[in-house]
Amino acid sequence: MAKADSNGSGERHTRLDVVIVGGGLGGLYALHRLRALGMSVRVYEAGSGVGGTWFWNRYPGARCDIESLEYSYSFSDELQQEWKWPERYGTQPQILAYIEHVAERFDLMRDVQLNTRITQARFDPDTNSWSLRSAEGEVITARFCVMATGNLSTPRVPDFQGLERFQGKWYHSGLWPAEGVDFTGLRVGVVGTGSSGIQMIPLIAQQARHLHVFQRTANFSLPAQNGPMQAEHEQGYKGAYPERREAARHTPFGVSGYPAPTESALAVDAAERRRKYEELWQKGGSIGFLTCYNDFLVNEAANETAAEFVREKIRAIVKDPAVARLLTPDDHPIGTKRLCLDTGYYETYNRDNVTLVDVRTHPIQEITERGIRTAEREYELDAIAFATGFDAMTGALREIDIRVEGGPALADAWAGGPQTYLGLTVPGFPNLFIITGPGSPGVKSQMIVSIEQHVEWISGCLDYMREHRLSRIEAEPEASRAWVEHVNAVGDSTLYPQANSWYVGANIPGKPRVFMPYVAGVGVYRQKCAEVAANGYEGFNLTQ
Ligand code: N01
Repeated sequence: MAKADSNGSGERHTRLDVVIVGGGLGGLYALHRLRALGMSVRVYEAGSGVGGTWFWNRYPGARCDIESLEYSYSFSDELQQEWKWPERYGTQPQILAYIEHVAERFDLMRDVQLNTRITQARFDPDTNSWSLRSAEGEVITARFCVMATGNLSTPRVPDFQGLERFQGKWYHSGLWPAEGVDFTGLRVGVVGTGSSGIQMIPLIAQQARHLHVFQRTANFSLPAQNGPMQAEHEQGYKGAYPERREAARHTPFGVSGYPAPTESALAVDAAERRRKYEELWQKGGSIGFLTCYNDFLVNEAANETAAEFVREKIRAIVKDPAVARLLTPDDHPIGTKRLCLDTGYYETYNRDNVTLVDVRTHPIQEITERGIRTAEREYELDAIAFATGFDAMTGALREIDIRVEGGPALADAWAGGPQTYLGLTVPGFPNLFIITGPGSPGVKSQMIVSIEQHVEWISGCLDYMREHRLSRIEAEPEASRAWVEHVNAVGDSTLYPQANSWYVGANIPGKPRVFMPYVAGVGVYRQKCAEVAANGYEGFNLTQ
């Protein structure tokens, strides 16, 4: 049981076995699983509701790019059988409703504390425990700390000069007002054409008097081919859930039906490749493309065949050749930035009320009282939606002052790039676990598959420690060095590092350029984690 008391200063003090930071999909499952070990566990969540990413990203068109029947928890067969997804790809409200249902169904809310932002975490080596502080003045002490703080949870508006002067309203995709925004009749600017921009642009265009899209880098996007859930599809899927879920855990991206490809794109003729790309385009989704050939993400010539196919599609859809040219990506291999999924994105540029502004040639110089000024001219706007991304993967952790008493902050320890062992633990920071951290496949996988695997690994580890009467676990620096080297070597053997993406921190000025995810595939990674555990937690120092 959690124990709470108040010290002389009036500070609320809570003692637990495990403290979890973050009430998204990762934190909630960690709570469920660790509570089942009989431990006292509590989740602290900054938001006024659970859901993490799906709580904050309420922008128009926010929707998952993995099919709902896959993008859901697999730990409870009753849950996966009873829940009904209305569409092929879940919308933000649908996914949030699902997460809230899970929280209620598994009685999680009694151990979730909302509106509590953790700002500090200190490890005391004498007691082998963490002490966390919240912005609201609460102190939480626990032997173990699980950071379920998310990978895309630190929204970032670039440091444009003059934003405070803007007389209209501005928004960020990742901090969207819960009550929504009505753009009807307004002159709107959207800055950014990543996954968030590409999803919101078609919907904002339907409302706005005029929409200006400020694009720095043209991006590849594929049609989602979304639609209502087909009863037959759902039944077939649910009937095969045990096999599908197990299969997903051993695929490259954690999605069933998409095993590791064996054929090279260059081993088949152009007509056959075309047929395949066309079939995938019509079917919808991005995982089919990413796993269509075994050299799609490692060989430039192979990659170029798919890139050119998509470029041709853009040229066919967009009527104005100059606009089509601007929308055609030519500076990174397809799939090396997150491959976007859309509904009517390129078609939107055929509307009379939509203008594409090239801010690569003429960068944004400042925000004025009336709008956005680029190197070319001023654009008058009533509202600006920033879809400019996040301080990804490390941002949320760097924002918390995490350190061992008297030691360096995690943010400083990671000044040259994140150092983890398995993306789960950090050398020099005992009894601290990260869910889907840098150096794990997290963001390059179906997140929930990775979340479940991490949580189950952590829960197995804590059970093992209890059984062996151990109170401290810490990654060995050498094991971490070898892991980081391996993660980098795998990344460098692919085309991923060529793109200026958030995977390499390129969107944050001053962030070290390191390719952070582990891209050998979730199957390979899972096996590695299981081996480490089976070998008595190889690479860790465990002490009493
Ligand atoms: O952010 P992004 P996002 N001036 O970083 C531009 C997940 N997600 O929120 O490419 C002008 O991808 C920037 O330009 P550039 C998914 O994993 C998933 O869209 O850096 N422009 C880019 O166009 C995704 O990858 C879903 O040149 C500036 C954009 O802003 C991740 O979240 C939906 C600029 C940022 O794109 C992040 O996606 C949504 C500047 N100063 C998100 N600074 C689905 O499941 C930045 N940009 C479908």
